[in-house]
Amino acid sequence: MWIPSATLIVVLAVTAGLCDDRLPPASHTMFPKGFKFGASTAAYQVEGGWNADGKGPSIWDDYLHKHPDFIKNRNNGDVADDSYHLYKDDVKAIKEIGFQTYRFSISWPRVLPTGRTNQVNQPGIDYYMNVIDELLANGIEPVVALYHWDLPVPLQDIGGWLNPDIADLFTEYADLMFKTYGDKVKWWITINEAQSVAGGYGGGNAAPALNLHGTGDYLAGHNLLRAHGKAYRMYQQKYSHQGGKISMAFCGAPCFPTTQSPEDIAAADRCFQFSFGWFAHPVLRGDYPPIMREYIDRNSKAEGRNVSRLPYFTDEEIREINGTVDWFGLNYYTAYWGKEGAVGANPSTDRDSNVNKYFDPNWPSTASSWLKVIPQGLRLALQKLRQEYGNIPIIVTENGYPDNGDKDEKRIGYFETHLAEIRAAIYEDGINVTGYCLWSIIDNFEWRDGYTVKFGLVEVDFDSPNKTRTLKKSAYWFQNYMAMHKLIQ
Ligand code: GBH
Repeated sequence: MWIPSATLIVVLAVTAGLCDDRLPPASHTMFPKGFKFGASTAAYQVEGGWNADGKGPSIWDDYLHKHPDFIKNRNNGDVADDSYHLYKDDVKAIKEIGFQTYRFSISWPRVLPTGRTNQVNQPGIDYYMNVIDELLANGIEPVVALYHWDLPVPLQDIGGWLNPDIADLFTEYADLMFKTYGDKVKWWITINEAQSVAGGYGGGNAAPALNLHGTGDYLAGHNLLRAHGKAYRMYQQKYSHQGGKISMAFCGAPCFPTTQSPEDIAAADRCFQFSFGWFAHPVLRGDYPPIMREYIDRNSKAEGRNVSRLPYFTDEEIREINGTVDWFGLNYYTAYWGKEGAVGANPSTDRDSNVNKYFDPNWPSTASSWLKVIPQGLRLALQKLRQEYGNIPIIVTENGYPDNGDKDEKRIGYFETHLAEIRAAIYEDGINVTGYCLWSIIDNFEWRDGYTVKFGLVEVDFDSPNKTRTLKKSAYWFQNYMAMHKLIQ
């Protein structure tokens, strides 16, 4: 009888001690009070139900139905994890592991099949309400992204992100989402990885795969920024009473300078400005990074163009877009060495940046060719963000390790080393990192790699009719990690 109560006393004493502000923070092994852990997914990668209950097609549905060979094993997201029907299983896993937040995205064509607000799909609206209610009932806070790459096809038919009207259309969609879910959702992401979205126009690796490199990507990026700015201002005007906090999820791989020469240091800075800076500078400091403007205008002129490939904002747009994130969402996976050198297609964002980016052969490889393990790059990105944009609260909105389903120990090592870099950034650099959402709670549709590349803490048997979910070693590791490194709030 007395043994459990003695244990309880010890537990309470330890817990009380950890929460005591008079104590030093346990050799910086603990995350600060209030730090939140969570896990992420995206609609097209997990939901399935691609045409269920009135959902309209997205550009990914359309592109993969027309070009099945685009994806390994001719896979697509028609069924995926079937989270459209099995979301309760996902929430159960999130709860069991012990996360405080869940980051997911809304499929625009599931709620608005034509992309426009004159036709609302009620079952789609109900689906996300059910997900949100299930999360809240389990004490998990939703973090909701409005756009994770699945544009309604009718909007692509009028040019998609190349059409300036998209800013108003996105704002109307966002308005409906804030109105519908804003009483319950307090953390919003407008656009996930605007740079990757622009890449779908500038490159050939993502829908709509237009390959308009050096032109379409800048134009899409321009309209993504206009759309984000408009949606943010609309929230401020109509929904500020809801008290939500809005960001974008920014991405990029920072460069370490190859040497400490001024040329290499400048090249590493351009690597940052042409990736993170492209979208973060307009929303945090106003307009594009001056170095982007300078290099792209100069190259455009040299190509005999009278109009720069990087569009200009009006003064009003610069003002409207500046100051439109309340926090900074950071997706970090990998980094490069950088040195001066024009590489890549001509013209292209890569060539414009005049940075030669390359991986160190000593950095561990993963199942994704674009991802080498280099945790110090996360701290570098955080330091650079602080230097450029001040002490804005930062939430890591994605970070994770891909394998082919057999090396879950390496995933554990990836998390452990990256979380250590976050603590170093917090305690040694004084950077305001307030949360961490890993990618991903569950194995899912990994774009061009289909289901062959896995990022999940939870394994899915894609051959079973009910998509059986099983917690991996890394899930139990994470459960224990949070229990040992996180203060009880
Ligand atoms: C994130 O993108 C996405 O937000 C998420 O949906 C995705 O599942 C996750 O990462 C893991 O990939 O094919 O060689 O041209 C990360 C940034 C940008 C990395 C596009 C891969 C294409 C590389 N991604 N990039 S390549």
